[in-house]
Amino acid sequence: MNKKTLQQTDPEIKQALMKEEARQELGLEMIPSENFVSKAVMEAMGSVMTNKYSEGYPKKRYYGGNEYIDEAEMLAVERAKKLFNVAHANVQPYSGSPANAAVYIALCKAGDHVMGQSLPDGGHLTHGWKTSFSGLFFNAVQYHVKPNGYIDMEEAKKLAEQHRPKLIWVGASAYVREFPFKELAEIADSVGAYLAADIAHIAGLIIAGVHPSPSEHAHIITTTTHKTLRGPRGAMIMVTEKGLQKDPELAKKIDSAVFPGLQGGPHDHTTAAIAAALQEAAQPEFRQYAEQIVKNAKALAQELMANGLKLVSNGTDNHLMLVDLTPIEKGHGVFAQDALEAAGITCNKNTIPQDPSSPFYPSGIRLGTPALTTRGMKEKEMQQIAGWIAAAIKETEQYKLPEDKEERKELLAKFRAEIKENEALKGIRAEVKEMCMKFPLYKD
Ligand code: DSN
Repeated sequence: MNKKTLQQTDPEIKQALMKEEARQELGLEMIPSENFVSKAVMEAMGSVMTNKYSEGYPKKRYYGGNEYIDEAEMLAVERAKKLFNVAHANVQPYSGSPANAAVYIALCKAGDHVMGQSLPDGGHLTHGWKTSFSGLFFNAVQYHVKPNGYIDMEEAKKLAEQHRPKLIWVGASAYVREFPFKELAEIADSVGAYLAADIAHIAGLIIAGVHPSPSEHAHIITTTTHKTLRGPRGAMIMVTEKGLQKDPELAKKIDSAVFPGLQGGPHDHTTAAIAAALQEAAQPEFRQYAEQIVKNAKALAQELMANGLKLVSNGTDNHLMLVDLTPIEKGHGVFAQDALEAAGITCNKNTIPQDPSSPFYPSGIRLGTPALTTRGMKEKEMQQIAGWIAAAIKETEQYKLPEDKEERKELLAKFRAEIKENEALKGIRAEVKEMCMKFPLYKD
């Protein structure tokens, strides 16, 4: 047995890990789908459970030696059921996209009609976007958001009546308002469709009661476990009481779709870490944490607008916001993302509703507060951060994205070289670092 440390066996990878740790420690992580797990969750994740094979489900495994794996999985399942108020939970999906793929396997045949929120309007790839399996193998229709940023319910109703989809998705990756679970359930019920709520982004907010729960309205709920829920990278599929009333076999269909339908052996170390994260999420401190995420997001949104930036829907109800950069120019997201990164602020370029540019060069950036809130930052820090974001974006205003591909490549290379030397961005970087050191992550 090799008992050497990573430093001894592979100093290059060890270096990469250490540099990534320093990057996380000394920068502001504002990608709304990212978070920092506790040391306890990390301990479960980096554990001996990574060594095991356990195809099947607790007490019904194909291989021996699963007594303690069963213990961990059963704890994860029971905790998920209680926290999300659902009848059944499957904690084995490897991540969000496979979880959603399993829902299609359980409910649909290739070619069936399905419906979800359009990707450029904030929806997820797996909700029927044309380049994903969900749009390639199913007849997907997409609803959109209105210019005010809210889901166009009239369009959703019309499309559902016209196409009578088997499955309707509610949930998104870049939607700043509360999801209309009840209204979409009425539409789904009226056409006999299953309603699946993908709560990946807002799972932690739902537990804390700062976003309504879909458990009374949807038949199925899917979620990743690593966003506001603050667990390891993984996912869950849950079946509600309403789902079992529609189809008493639904839980069995979901389990069979995950295994053997889609996956092989579950990632037991992840399952253990999901259980640990759910235990943390059941504590009163987690409620305070999730409440603070939303308070921080509202404060940040307010201050960004006070600094002259335009936000999609003029604000947020949840943990994220979208800055609309079209007042500078269409397709400007890439400049803002890179300038912010140079300033020590990590975010992602993102489409805005009715984006006049393309998903490769979208016109917005997406910002979120879950990771900053985990560090203990509050409204006061959000004010300061909003000022830095506005100032960093100002540094990009002189750059305009050329239409021609070659010219674009040249301009982006020039821009990237110049922002490295930009004194204003260097100044913000130093201040960001100072703030981060006051809110340590894994360092004591
Ligand atoms: N990639 C995730 C996000 O960033 O929102 C969605 O799957």
